[in-house]
Amino acid sequence: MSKLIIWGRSDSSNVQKVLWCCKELKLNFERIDLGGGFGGNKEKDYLKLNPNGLVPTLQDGEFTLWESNSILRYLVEQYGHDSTLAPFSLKNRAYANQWMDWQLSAMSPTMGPLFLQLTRTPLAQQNASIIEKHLAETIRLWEIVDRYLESSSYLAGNDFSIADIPLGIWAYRWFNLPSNLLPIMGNLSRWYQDLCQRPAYQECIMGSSIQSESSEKMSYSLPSISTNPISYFSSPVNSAAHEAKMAPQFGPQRDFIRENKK
Ligand SMILES: N[C@@H](CCC(=O)N[C@@H](CS)C(=O)NCC(=O)O)C(=O)O
Repeated sequence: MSKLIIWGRSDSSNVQKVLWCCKELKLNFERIDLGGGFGGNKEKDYLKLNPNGLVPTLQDGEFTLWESNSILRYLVEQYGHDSTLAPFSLKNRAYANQWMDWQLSAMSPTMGPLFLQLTRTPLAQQNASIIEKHLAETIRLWEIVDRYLESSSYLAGNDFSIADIPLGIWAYRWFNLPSNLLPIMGNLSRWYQDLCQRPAYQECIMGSSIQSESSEKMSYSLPSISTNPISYFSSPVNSAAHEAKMAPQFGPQRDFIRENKK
C-alpha cells in the first residue's frame, strides 16, 4: 500500500470526514495543515493537486483525489471491503449515496451558515435574520433524519457505515450548539450517542479538533456564541428533560458555551 497523504486543517468538517474514515479503517496517513489560518490552499503547487483551492485533498501514491465524499467512497472501496463501512447490499449502498449527497446538497449549505454565525462570528457581527432562517431550516432537515432513524439503527442499515460519516460530522456541531436552540429528537440523539461511543469519532471529531489549530492566527476562529442565544428563538425549547436526552458533551467549544451561559 502506498503512502496516504491528507491535505487540510483538522478543524475543517470536510477534512474531518476523511480523518474519521481513515481511523475507522485503521489506515496510516500523514496529514498536512492547509487552508484557514494556515493558508497555502491558493498556492500554485496546491492548485495542481486541487484546482478548487479547497481542503481536503487525498494523495494515495500517484493518485490524487478531491471532494470529501468522493474520497470516502474511494477509501472504502479500496481499503474497506472487510469492514461494515462498505454497505453490503445494493439498497444500503444506495441509501448511503442518498445521505451523502444530501449532506452536501442540503445539510451543509443550510447548517454551515448557522454554525459559522453562532460559533465563528464575533457577537457584534452576528446576523439574527441569518441565524433564524438557517436555524428553522436546519431543524427541518434534522427532523427528516430523525424520522428515518426511527426504523433504522444507522443511515444505511443496522451497521455503522460510510453513510454515517458526512452527517455524523454535522451532528457533532449540531449537538454542541446551545441546547435551548435544539428541539428534542430522540432517534437522532440515540444515533449521535452511538457515534460518540466510537473511538475514531472521539479522536477525530470530538474534543479539540473542532477548534481551529490555527486559532491564534484567525481572529474569528474561536467560538463566540451569543451569551443570550435564546433571544434568537421566540419559543424556547430548553428543558431539563432535553438536557438529559443530550449525548455527553465534550470539548472546549461546549465548555466555552457553558461558561458563557452562566
Ligand atoms: N465539496 C467540498 C467542499 C470543500 C470545502 O468547502 N472545504 C473548506 C473547508 S471545510 C475549505 O477548503 N475552505 C477554505 C479554507 O479552509 O481555507 C468537499 O466536500 O470536499
